Amino acid sequence: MNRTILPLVGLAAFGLPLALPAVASAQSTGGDVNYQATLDPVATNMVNGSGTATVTLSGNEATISVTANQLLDSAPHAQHIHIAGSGECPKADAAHDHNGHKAISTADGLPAYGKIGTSLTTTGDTSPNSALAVDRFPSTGAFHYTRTITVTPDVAQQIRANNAVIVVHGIDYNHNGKYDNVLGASELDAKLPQEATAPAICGALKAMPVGGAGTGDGATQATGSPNTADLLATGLGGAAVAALAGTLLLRRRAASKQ
Ligand SMILES: [Cu+2]
Repeated sequence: MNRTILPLVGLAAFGLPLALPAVASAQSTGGDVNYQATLDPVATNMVNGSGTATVTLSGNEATISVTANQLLDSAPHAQHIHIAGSGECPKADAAHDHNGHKAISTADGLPAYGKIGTSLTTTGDTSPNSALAVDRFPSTGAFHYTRTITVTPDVAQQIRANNAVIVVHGIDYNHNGKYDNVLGASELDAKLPQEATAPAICGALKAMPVGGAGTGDGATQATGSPNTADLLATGLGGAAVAALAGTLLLRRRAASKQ
């Protein structure tokens, strides 16, 4: 199970620096909208798995399903809705050298899929603060996950803007049945194998045609623009614990560039 290697604490740091896109969606919706993603193996990461994801969004309430197959068994798989990147999965040219192997780490993929907006945990908190709550993520190689949660306004806005990406993490690059250090240590936490945090399967959520927009009258959703205070409250509340880790990570990365 190797649960000790799973406190992917550093991942949460990515929720902080860009956590407050003060962009309020001006569009309102006439009702539930369905979004779907096909989860394909992340390029270069030696993943054979695949999956699908669906999100039904009503206001800020999201019913999320993720089905995954052929991932590393008996190993935790952190999974998130990533937002505010380019709304796509990283391509092979995003790979870097990791201990002599071309692979895409979680950090390598950030420009494509963006920061963590929602942690798709099985229970409890779903904020970026739970990005690496490995005891609350699926831990089998094939799983079906479903949960109805309230997402933050920025996550809902990004889903509606077709700029949200589902990512399931945890790869077995050298196919030896466990997370090891073939790719070196995770840049998120030197105590963790890169394999434990690297993205495995990924797919951009896209709105599905649902027979036209809602009738428009009798809207029940609160579609007012979230004010800055609300964004600060939701954004910082969940991520506060990650602040220290984020600071350390940024320092480490800054130092490594000198
Ligand atoms: Cu993620």
